[in-house]
Amino acid sequence: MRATWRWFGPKDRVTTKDVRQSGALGIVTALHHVPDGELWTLEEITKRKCEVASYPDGAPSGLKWEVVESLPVSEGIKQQTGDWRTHLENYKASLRNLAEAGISVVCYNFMPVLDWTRTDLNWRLPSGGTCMRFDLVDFAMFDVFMVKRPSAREEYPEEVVETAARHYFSTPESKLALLLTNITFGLPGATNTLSLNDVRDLLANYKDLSADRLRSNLIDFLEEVVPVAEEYGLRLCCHPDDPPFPLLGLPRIMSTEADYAAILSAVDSPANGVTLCSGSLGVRSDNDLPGMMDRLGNRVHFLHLRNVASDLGLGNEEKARLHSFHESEHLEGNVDMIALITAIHREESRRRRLAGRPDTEIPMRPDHGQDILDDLGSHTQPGYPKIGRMKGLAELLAVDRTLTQLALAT
Ligand code: DNO
Repeated sequence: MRATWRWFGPKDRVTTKDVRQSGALGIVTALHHVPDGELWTLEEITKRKCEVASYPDGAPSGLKWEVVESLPVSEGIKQQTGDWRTHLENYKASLRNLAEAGISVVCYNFMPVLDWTRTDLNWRLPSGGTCMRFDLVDFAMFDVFMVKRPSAREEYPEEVVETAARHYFSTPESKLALLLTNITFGLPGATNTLSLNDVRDLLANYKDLSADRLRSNLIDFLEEVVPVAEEYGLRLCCHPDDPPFPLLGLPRIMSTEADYAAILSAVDSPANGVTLCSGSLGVRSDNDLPGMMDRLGNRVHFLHLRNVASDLGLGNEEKARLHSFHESEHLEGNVDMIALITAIHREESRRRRLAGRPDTEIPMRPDHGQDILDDLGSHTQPGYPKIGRMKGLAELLAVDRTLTQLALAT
């Protein structure tokens, strides 16, 4: 696998110089300032490429923009409403521009309204470090008592709703406001603070959209964009739902191996691929990550390696779909990372190399990281600290190198 690093552009407090010193070889980024649905012009893409290729002082960084994360799919395209046909044409034109700029891997997601969702962005660990966490009681408190979604109550275990009610009435306003900010961090337009009414409006757009309809909209989208990707030699890769279960009554359709298998076979092209995010998928105990890598591996174009630990307790039985979890260290947690990297090796060194594929090395980024040491208080993008992420990357690369050496020795 090829080590890459997510960089949020010149405003990122982690600089290209830091990235270079982290051990990563390439950059994953996006034109975050372009609103969803609009065209990515060649000019803007080229500007970002130049920013990636330089240090803040203008000296060459030796880095290249290797993966787009994400070229966002607009809410209009997901719902097939409003200006969605224009958005689709813009999407295709953006793909052509990216290809012209020499970038060939493009990640996107098809999560309605919410992208990733956590209730706490700075959960304190026993070590004094912090990480991101999803707490089911806090989420139920938000859904049932703050958003007041009519059918919310029935969607959580009774004891979770009862505890959420007690918490709600004893939680100060300031903490409730922070919960709203944390949960809506992954929402479109989340750079501005969203109100509860904004959330209700966003949810109302999906009132009548079933999971089946959303899936068929995804297939329609792929039938349009995959031929463009094929023609221009691009590899599209869909990111899974995070967390991998429906939230706020919204359908989620990329949460399991079966979800991926359905989409990959509906538009059966190598250009229609997977972003294997072990942290998102690893929340569910029925997602066997090494097995998924073995079975879907030939279509995996991008790897997000991170780990999560399910926090079982109140209403959170081991197999429960909805449950609390936190982002653990990269090698510790639900996912057997050594087994997953072994499966990645099988795909790269056996299957791809033997087939003579040009994309033998799959781009991988250490996904997220705990805030540790000088990360604390450094106000980097939530989940994307400098040191915690670098620790994760070092651990992942050490496993990778060890497995390579072992394979050579046998
Ligand atoms: C969270 C990220 C996601 C991801 C998008 C891809 O940290 O992994 O926001 O970038 O879902 O489209």
